[in-house]
Amino acid sequence: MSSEQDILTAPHERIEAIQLEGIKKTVINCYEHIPFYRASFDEAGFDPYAVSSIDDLRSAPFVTKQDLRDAYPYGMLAVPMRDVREIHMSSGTTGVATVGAYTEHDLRLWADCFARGIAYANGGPDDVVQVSYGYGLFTGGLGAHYGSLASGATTIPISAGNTERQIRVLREMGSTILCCTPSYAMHIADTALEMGIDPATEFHLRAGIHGAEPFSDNFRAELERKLNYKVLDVYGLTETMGPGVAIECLEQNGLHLAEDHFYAEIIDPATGKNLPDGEWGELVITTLDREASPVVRYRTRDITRILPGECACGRTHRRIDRLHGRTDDMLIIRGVNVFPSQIEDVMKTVPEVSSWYQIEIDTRGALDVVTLKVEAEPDFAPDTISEIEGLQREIKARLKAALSVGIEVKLVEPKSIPRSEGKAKRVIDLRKGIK
Ligand code: DLL
Repeated sequence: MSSEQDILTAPHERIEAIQLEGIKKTVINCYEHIPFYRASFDEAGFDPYAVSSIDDLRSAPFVTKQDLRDAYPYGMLAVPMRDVREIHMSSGTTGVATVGAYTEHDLRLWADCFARGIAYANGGPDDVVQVSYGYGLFTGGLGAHYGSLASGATTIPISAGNTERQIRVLREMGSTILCCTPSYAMHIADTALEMGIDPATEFHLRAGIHGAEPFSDNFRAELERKLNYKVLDVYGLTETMGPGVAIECLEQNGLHLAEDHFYAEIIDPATGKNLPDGEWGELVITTLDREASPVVRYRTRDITRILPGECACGRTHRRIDRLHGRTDDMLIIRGVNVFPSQIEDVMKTVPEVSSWYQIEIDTRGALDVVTLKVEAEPDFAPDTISEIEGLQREIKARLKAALSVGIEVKLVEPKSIPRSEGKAKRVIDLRKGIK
């Protein structure tokens, strides 16, 4: 058994021993090398030298995205600049970047984590991996690239964009694994169909490793049908490494955390209290062996839960559930919490509409009004206005039944919602002062 295989199936006590060592090292490293942590630990009365169990970490203070932004550009670096080999950044919506830095060791770790995804898809040297995530400061492209190289596969570094060329390469170069956002995979599939190419029979894909944005189970099923492959969900974020923090196996029942490199907690976002396995809350991550950009109790704002029980694949690393979305994406409609992906799931039960949608939030008087704009399928050809209105009413009723919220529904022309090569913009907030 290879040591990689060995660590993925190790008894959980062994993983916990690795985690405790990693936590001890990381809290001391942060305290000794990053002034922010020294100040915040001291203020909270947290002694990094006194950690003797994983649970002791719970008394460490959190670090937030704002803390990382405030430290821009290099305030959170734990190593001298001469040891940093690569820098990535996430721009965020406000334009203030968070920085992720990598030493040689960090790059290897990242490659190994993403390579797990390729191994989970039973991929390796016989595969051709088409990397259609954007290359550059976004971690998608290079993360998948390094992972593909580490797995021994052939790598096609095409990056995102130029969709017709993506399609030619998928058809002619024999790509077996596609790495890109799920919305871009859908755009590739739809464009191929429009070009008269059936991706289910003319592409050679076995698997897609898709992430960087939430997508519903129904969206996944449609991708699998159109592209005739298996979709594995990959999670990650610039602040802790990039893609590869957690990846699904072929069982498709949650994403295995790379527990030998990250320690995950779920907290109640309102109180900051830890929640038991099985309960939904905010994911908090501590890196165990990052050198350049370690984090202690980073609040991701991503909502998920730890799935109790073991996975049928035999790997022992705990799984997180597929992400509903971020705390900041959550819509509160008349007091009910709703994620865009839940709206998507309902919408995808209606055959007359496509996968392309946007949710607009606006105000009418004192009330917020939420409107789902969804594209009709090109072959939906209503003869009368009342047919369109009837369909809108039907979708509205399904949303009400499933989510207990009133959402306006507006059918729009096919191809009127902007396509994205990276993360799709699903929510448009038109309320004054909110961007
Ligand atoms: O999106 C890293 C990545 C690249 C992940 C490629 C997967 C594939 P950021 O741009 O920093 O990094 O954005 C991180 O994207 O906090 C989540 O809100 C969201 N996100 C990432 N993966 C998923 C996923 C990359 N599988 C933010 N499902 C995270 C849902 C995801 N949301």
